[in-house]
Amino acid sequence: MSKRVITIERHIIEGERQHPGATGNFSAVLRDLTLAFKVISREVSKAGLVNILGLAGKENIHGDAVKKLDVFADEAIYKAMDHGGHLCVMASEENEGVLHIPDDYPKGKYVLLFDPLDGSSNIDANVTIGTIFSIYRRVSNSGKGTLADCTQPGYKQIAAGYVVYGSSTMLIYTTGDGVHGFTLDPSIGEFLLSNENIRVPKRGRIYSANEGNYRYWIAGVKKFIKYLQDEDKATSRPYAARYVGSLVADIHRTLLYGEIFLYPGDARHPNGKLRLMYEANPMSFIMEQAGGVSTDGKQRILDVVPTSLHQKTPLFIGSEDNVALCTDFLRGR
Ligand code: FDP
Repeated sequence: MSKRVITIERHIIEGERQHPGATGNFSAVLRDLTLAFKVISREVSKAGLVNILGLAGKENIHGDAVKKLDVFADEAIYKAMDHGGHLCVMASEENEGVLHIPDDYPKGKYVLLFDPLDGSSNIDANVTIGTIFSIYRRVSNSGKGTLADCTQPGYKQIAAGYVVYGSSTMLIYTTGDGVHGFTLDPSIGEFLLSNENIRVPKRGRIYSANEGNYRYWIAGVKKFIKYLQDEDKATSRPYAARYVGSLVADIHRTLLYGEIFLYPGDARHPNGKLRLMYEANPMSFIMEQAGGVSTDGKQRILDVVPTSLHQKTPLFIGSEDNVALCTDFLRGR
């Protein structure tokens, strides 16, 4: 018998059936999101052709140059999600404040946070970029959602995922019941199940970090990386280094091959570069659901209580054994 073809639509519906009380609202949120991802994927793949690359002429709130595709992706997600009646508020890495649902549309019980186009400094080089999202249940009672809805700790996420716009477009997501991957078949415009129940290997032989920051790293991080570069047959060292500089691409490889990805704080940027709400939390939820580990060096990322929408955090994430070893070094091994 031929293999079953499972679209993301079907996967979502089958997941919903396992929760007898489900209203279908949450499934609708995921479905609406996939439409936005297909639109962004189409735009990313033709970006070079239609000459929409280049700076849009302004900076985002972090002082990064904003590319046109960032703006496009940001709007595509907002527009796909503003009218369904399932969300009460959104927040995007590209916007300083929370994004309210327009007055004309009903408000629902879910909250969406997203990084519309992660790794955007790689766009002009045709290197893999991505979109990251996470979904929470609202904590405010009714009406318009609030900042408090958007600044909940990561362990409260009810879903998280990312899309990789690479040699193919893939969507990886979790609703707290394992991690599943879908590949976009552009000929039929559907995400098809390609990687069911992804498990990150317990140990990998790769490390991923921007070593250009080496001199600013704290001693523990420096020692850890030097240790991985030393030769030792028994522990299969030296490890290989891989760093794309697009979080989505680096985490995707980490998830599939097993390794450690680290973006530590350093002397110039004590909290590193990555955003807790838009990058670290969703990736940590996914990594944990796949059997991996994620920490800021002191505590589990998902336990961090946010103090602001755009706060940054150090991130050490990946295979259980590799992250445990790194933590030993951070503690002064
Ligand atoms: P980018 O600035 O290109 O958008 O947080 C954004 C991010 O990329 C991540 O995707 C990536 O992991 C990281 O920054 C790369 O930062 P460095 O250039 O400092 O290595």
